Amino acid sequence: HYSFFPNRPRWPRQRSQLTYAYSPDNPLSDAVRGVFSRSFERWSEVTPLTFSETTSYSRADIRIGFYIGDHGDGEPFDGVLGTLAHAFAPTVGRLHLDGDENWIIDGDFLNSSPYSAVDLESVAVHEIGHLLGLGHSSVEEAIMYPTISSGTRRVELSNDDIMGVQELY
Ligand code: TQI
Ligand code: ZN
Ligand code: ZN
Repeated sequence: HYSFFPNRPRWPRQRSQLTYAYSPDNPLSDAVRGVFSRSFERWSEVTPLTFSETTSYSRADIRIGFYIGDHGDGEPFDGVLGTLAHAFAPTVGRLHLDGDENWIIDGDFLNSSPYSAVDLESVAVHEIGHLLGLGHSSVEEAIMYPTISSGTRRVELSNDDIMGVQELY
């Protein structure tokens, strides 16, 4: 079953058209842009929310970036595996990915290493769930289930994810 953050934070009704931008510190490939665009789409299909990319990083509701180790928000990344990414509850809008992971993007190994590789889209869909206010789910098929095996792809929202997000929006 799905869960929420304490006090159930959500994006307010007046902020249903959300913008996102990538950190100017790491220029991103079109492949990564495509991964996020599809991941946002999965959540917008089942909610009144829309997500559009903006070039103004400072004004974006949601800020996405890859970081390595200590990156200044008190939640340092830890190298390969362990923590893969983190996102904060509404309305912080921070989505960070561990730049040390061997990310799989569109089936390609970004660091050309198949070892301990993690599918970026699966993690993106999960972290967007957190950005929208979902906590973890006890349902194994759910995107919001708190573990995923290396190399696994899990990108389709389950009924549990949909019921959770539709209770918020
Ligand atoms: N990162 C954790 C996560 O996003 C960070 C975290 C732990 C967290 N507890 C939380 C975030 C409570 C919000 C609320 O779950 S992670 C997975 C999964 C991680 C794990 O790196 O462990 C995914 C990131 F579910 F597959 F294990 C993405 Cl998809
Ligand atoms: Zn961070
Ligand atoms: Zn999580």
